[in-house]
Amino acid sequence: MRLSLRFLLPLALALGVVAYVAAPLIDKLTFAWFVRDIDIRANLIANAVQEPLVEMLDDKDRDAARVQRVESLFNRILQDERLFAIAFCDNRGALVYKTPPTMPNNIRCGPVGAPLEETGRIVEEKGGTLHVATRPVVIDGQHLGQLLVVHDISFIQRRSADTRAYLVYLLAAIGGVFALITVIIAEWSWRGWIAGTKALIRGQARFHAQEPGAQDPGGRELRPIARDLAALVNDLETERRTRDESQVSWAPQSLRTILREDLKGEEVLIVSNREPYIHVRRGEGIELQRPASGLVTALEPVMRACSGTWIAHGSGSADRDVVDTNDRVQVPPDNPAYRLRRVWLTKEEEAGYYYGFANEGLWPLCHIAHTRPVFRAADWEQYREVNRRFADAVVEESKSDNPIVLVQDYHFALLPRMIRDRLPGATIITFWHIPWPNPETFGVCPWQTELLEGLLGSSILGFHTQFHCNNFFDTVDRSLEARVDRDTFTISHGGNPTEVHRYPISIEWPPAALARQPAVADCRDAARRELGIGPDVKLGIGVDRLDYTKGILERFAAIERLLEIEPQWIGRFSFLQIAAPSRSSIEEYQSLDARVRAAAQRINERFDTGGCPPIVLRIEHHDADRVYALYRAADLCFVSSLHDGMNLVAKEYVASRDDERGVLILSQFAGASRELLEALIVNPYDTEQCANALRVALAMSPAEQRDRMRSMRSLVREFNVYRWAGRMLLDATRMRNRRKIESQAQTQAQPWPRRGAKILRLRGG
Ligand code: ADQ
Repeated sequence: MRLSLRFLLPLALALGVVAYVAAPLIDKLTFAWFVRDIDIRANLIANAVQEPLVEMLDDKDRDAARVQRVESLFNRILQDERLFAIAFCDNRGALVYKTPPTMPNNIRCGPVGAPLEETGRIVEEKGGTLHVATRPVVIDGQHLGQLLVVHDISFIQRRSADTRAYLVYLLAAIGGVFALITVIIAEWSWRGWIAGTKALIRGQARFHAQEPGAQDPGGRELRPIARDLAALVNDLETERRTRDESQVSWAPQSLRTILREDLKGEEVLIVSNREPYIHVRRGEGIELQRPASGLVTALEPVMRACSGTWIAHGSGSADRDVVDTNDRVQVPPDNPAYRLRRVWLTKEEEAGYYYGFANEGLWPLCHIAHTRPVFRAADWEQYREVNRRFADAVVEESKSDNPIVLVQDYHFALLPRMIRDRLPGATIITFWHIPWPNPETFGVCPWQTELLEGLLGSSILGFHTQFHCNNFFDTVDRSLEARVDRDTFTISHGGNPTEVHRYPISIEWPPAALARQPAVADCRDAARRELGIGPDVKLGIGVDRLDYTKGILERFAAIERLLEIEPQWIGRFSFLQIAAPSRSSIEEYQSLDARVRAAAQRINERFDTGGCPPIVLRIEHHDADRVYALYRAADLCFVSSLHDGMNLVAKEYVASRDDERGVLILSQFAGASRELLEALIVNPYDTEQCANALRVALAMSPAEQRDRMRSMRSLVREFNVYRWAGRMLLDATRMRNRRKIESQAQTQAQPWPRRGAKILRLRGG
């Protein structure tokens, strides 16, 4: 109704003003017309009575019969209801004759010899308004007197009143018809406009505005508006992109600015399986550990900048000892910046959800590393239950009903939908840190539909590469009844749209660990001393979780092949492999551990020189400072993943080399190979190629090393982890703004259905 009133009130007002201004004008005009008619009538009457009147005047004796005849003529004329009276004044100005005798006295003769009045006088009388026309009576050039013809013109006023009433009725009718037409068209257009706006908000308007023959949800006439809105959205997006692209140095402050200015300090929650800080019991005391995880490495600086809540599995032996009654602890302990909420899992839950479904099922399913995924119904049950427990924690920790929730990784494929069901206003950004396989490969999972539906509860779903996004689109296309729009990168399923985008993850810049490092020369000397190898021995490094996807065995095979084809490196090249034990309760990982150890031992025995082993294997966790010191000591870093979402080791190695030296050998199957193009890119399955890359790296001139390293460093500096998180948060902002516009549009559209509902209620009594 509010919308109709917006049209109707001004219309009624405008018509009222028109009536107010037009009525007196019309009155004046009709009065003038009628008076002119009366003047003409008076002339006619004066002409008609002139002759008998003259006869009567000529008759000195006043022949009674003639006078009677004249009077009866006057009386006949007076039968005209509008003619009120006729009178005659002689040429001295005396009223000598009047009929009827009741004619008002104040109607007098005009001055003698006065010029002919073309228009009569208007005289107000008690009984009404009179029109008095004075006409000279002239015969043969002799002026005999004046004839007064008096008309009652009250009828003009009555007609004017009628005309005014008709005018008001007419304007009211016109107003009514116009209002009806306007309201109908407005409702019609409004609905189209809403549809168009919604389409635009979903990013379809550009398509509809540009594609010839495409169906137009907003109506043809609304295309210009859709175009304008599309241009506006484009401008906003361009501004966002420009901000993203022009901001060369992304830092924690950039994230704080986004949170403060764009997200207005809105609540941010992170959910991941791995916690960023683990409290472990050591004898009498408690030790703090940082896990060897790319995910944690990436998100920790983001959380420091956002001061939100991180929800994770409390896996440390002393974790329960340091939390408060709500299972929360402030971290980092020395300089608290955010809250860690721990979720406790039983041994059975951990076995089924983490080791079972996530790491024996989904991990091998998503990595092409030729390890068969294992799916057990019991593991699936635990996976579902643990996802539900984390959803409970999100709802408990959330202070608002529309927080921004960053869901991390393949451990929580069901969580986005569970959060969406309980916090419909939440902006859920899910990041899938590992590759997404093609539809055929994903199709072997017995619970593929549930996993996809779970993920599509997200507002934004992120992958490292466009290739993984495309695989996801193909998988959904193949498995679900969903609308997949690759132009706008959107999938609509079950009512809410999910945008699928590429967000290549990175590391913090500058890395905190780098600031604590001695000079490269010192790192080189220290490492060589510690490893017991000569100062001239070239050192290679590999840093990984001990995982079959990392291609550690393939790496060793390449080193062995290098020593075969270029034996001059025997005793002059050593490769340090540090491998953090990982998922060691899974058989596949235990067997990998054994195979890696055996391979290292075999190669070392084969090329034993009694002082410089080709492979130094350290299967243990190292803290970040130590890892960075070793990166700086090494002449080359070898990343030979068989399949890897991104691989942060490659970026860390580049970041650690502020001396612009060192060579990176990088697998073509790691997401990082799409960005670090100056690395020596290899196929880890091709042992000859990898050995050759090692040979090239060992012989590479310092100038070439510098050129390559400089270029890679500038890329990692620019595309650091703050940018990764910042782009997701900016996209979340854009999405929240769109949702706001959409809900405003819906609120404004509500009067129509509400009005209909009221009518129905009234009809229903
Ligand atoms: P990960 O498979 O864990 O990550 P990666 O990206 O290489 O792999 O990160 C490993 C991290 O652990 C690095 O920060 C590294 O320094 C650290 N690390 C490795 N070995 C270590 C050791 N022995 N001691 C101490 N620290 C060690 C998953 C995906 C990747 C993706 C990341 C981030 O598999 O493809 O890049 O998430 O999204």
